[in-house]
Order: sequence, then structure tokens, then C-alpha cells
Amino acid sequence: MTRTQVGIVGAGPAGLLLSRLLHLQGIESVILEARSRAHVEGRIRAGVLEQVAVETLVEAGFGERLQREGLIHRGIEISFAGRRHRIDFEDLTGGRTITVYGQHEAVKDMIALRLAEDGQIRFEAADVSVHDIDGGKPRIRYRQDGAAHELVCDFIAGCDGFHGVCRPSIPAGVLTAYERAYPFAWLGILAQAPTTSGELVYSRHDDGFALYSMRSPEVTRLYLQCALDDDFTIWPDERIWEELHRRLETDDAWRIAEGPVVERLIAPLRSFVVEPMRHGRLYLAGDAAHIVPPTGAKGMNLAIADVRLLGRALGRFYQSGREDLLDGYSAACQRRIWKVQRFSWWMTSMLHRFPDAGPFERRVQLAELDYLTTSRAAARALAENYVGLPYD
Ligand code: RFL
Ligand code: PHB
Repeated sequence: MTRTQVGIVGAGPAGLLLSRLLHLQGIESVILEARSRAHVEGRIRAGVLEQVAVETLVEAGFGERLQREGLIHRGIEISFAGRRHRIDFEDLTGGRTITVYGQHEAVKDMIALRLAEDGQIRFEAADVSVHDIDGGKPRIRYRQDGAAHELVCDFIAGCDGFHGVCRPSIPAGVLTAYERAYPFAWLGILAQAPTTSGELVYSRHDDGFALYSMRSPEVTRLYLQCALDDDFTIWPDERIWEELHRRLETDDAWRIAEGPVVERLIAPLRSFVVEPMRHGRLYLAGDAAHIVPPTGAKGMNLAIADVRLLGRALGRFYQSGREDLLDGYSAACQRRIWKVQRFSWWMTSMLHRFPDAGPFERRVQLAELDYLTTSRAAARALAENYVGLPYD
């Protein structure tokens, strides 16, 4: 049996950032992660960081490579009916920007720094389970190298993502779940192909949504709307490129470059929130508590916003014994979460082809895009949400 102050389940962005924020306040933690270090560091996911999320990572000491290698973007392009329209973030938000930096690169930076300062991360922890979350001394059980272990904590942070064990450990009836599943998925590829646009391109096309993104000047990240039950047998690389050319390229002769595909994924789109994000001494953060469809590029950003509040609330408790911030944690997170849910749902609705949409709905969708790209007020509403609403 070992003891720690905060037991953290999951070494994604949420768990890793929390361990560092606690360390900076002199609070001990242990992270239990089901997968290997190589797996966690190789998982290609999010790519867009809000300015406030970058500021949080920099303040936490994770800014060195991020500030050197992250690509600062000052706007995005919205494409429809054969034309691209720029949304100028800097102009519309008083100078704010986003940073394109792979989530797995941020995760690598966090793991390296935590291990260098003797942070405890136990990779390949199997059969993790949480116990006594109602009492004063919650415990985490797990197996590692064939042996059973128990970690006794003051608090447990469930940072174990959407499919983790922490949320399901909360007794039935405590949580209210809000959910929406979309009738389509995203097919994503990472390609060794030079970028031909300096900014992300979000495209609404009659054949479905497409997104042009990147990780570096030599690596592009591209997504296509596809059917929920599609698999790669019907999406050979030639079909993927053909569809990307058709859905992304515009009348101004802008062209995308092809290159070897080094990664592929198909992911369903979902909106999901549970309330409250706490039961007893178990606190949920990040994807363990909510999922957004990726069209707003918000998942990793929300995880960072939650953990910033949780780190502060735990700091207050250990410094003064006061539980007010812990008690207010869920409500404080939910204010941002629901605004981000709204934005992610709106971007998804505006840009995708919905199987049940008739000619009327399609004309309304095009009118919305026309309004967005001709009204400064509408463009500004997109821009201020995309760069990240200010933290409360
Ligand atoms: P994570 O990253 O899922 O980490 C959870 C960790 O918990 C571990 N785990 C367990 N450990 C121990 N025991 C168990 N029983 C466990 N079960 C799970 C897992 O192995 C993992 O290491 O959650 P976290 O930290 O909350 O971070 C959330 C983000 O990862 C997620 O929201 C984003 O990736 C979402 N997302 C995007 N977010 C953005 O902000 N901008 C984007 O551009 C963006 N694009 C995306 C995305 C997610 C995508 N996919 C594949 C879901 C694009 C895609 C395609
Ligand atoms: C990405 O680069 O992976 C990315 C960018 C923007 C999104 C989603 C994913 O909205």
C-alpha cells in the first residue's frame, strides 16, 4: 500500500497538466496510466490550442518547445460554393491567435518534464479501479508487473478519458448525462505532404464536410465527413485524395498536395456532458466528463480549462483547508463547457451534410455561411469562440 495526496487516473493532457499544477503548489500526486509511454506519446489527436490554453501551458512550464515549434495562426478559411473566405482572428478579436501544435507533442513535453522532476507516472497500470470515493480516504487499486497494488489518496482525479473507469464508478442516479450523437463520422489522415495553405480550411461541400489542417510545413492533417459504418476497405488512399480534392479545392485554383499517408482514423462525432463532475472525493476532468465534436477544435482546450480550475481548487484546500473552490468546481467548469458545446454543435451543424436535410435546410445552411462571411458581427462571434473565450 502506498499513499499520495491526489491519485490521478490517466496520463492524457488533463492528468499530466494536473500533476504539474499540483507539483507547483507542493502537492504530491501519482498518475496511473493503462497504456505504455510509447503508446501515449504516439497517439495522434488534437492540433489546435486556444491562446488561453497556450498561456496556461506556458505558465505551467510546458512552453519551451511549444513556443518554438508551435505554428501561430491568425485566422482560418471557411470554404463553400467554390470560394474560400478568411476569418481574421487578429483583426476581429483585438490581436488574439491560435497555435497549431500536435497534442502528442504536448503530451511528450509534459511527460518528459514530470519524469525529470521525479513526478510519479505509472504506465501500463492494469485493472485500475477506484474505491471508497464517498469516504475521506479513497483508494485506487491496480496491477502492475503481475502484482496487485493499492494507492490511498485524499482525492482522486478521473482524467481517464471518455472510455475510462472513473465516471462509471459513480453510483447510478448521481450523474445526469446529456448526449447527442451525429449521423456521420470523420475519416482523418496524416500525410507527408507539403502544406499549400498557411491556415486551416473548413469546407462545406454538397458531398460532405472536409477540413485541411497541418502539423508542420511538411505534414498535413486532413479530414473528410464519412458514414458512421464506413471502414478503410471502402476508403483506399486514391479515393481519399480524390474526395479531398473535390471537397476542398476552390475556384481560385488553390490545390492541395498529395503525399504518403502515415496515419488513418475513423471517429464518430458526439456531444456529451455529465453533471456534476464530482462525487465525494472523485473529481472528473477532460474527456472523462465531456466530449465535443471536433469541428470546433475544443476537446484538448476544455480538458486544460477544467484542470486549471481543479488544480486551483485543490491548492486552496491544501493551503487553507477551505473547500469552497472544490464545491464550486463542477459549476465553474460547466459554464465554459456549455458555451463550448454550443459552439462545437453550431460549427458542426453549419458545415456538415445531414442525411435528413432537405432542400430548405440546405439553403438555410448556405445562407448562414453567406451571413458569416459577409457580416463582421457574425465573423466576430466565430472568431472569439475559436480563439477561446476568456477564462472567468
Ligand atoms: P485523453 O487524452 O483521452 O486521456 C485519457 C488517458 O486515460 C487513459 N485511460 C486509463 N488509464 C488507466 N486506467 C484506465 N482504465 C484508463 N482508461 C483510459 C488513456 O490511456 C489516456 O492516456 O483525455 P484528456 O486528458 O481528457 O484529453 C482530452 C483530449 O485528448 C481530447 O479532448 C482531444 O484529443 C479532442 N480532439 C481535439 N481537441 C482539441 O482541443 N483540438 C483539436 O483540434 C482536436 N481534434 C480531437 C481532435 C480528438 C480526436 N479523436 C481521435 C478523438 C481530433 C480527433 C480526430
Ligand atoms: C487537427 O489539426 O487535427 C484539427 C484541427 C481543427 C479541428 C479538428 C482537428 O477542428
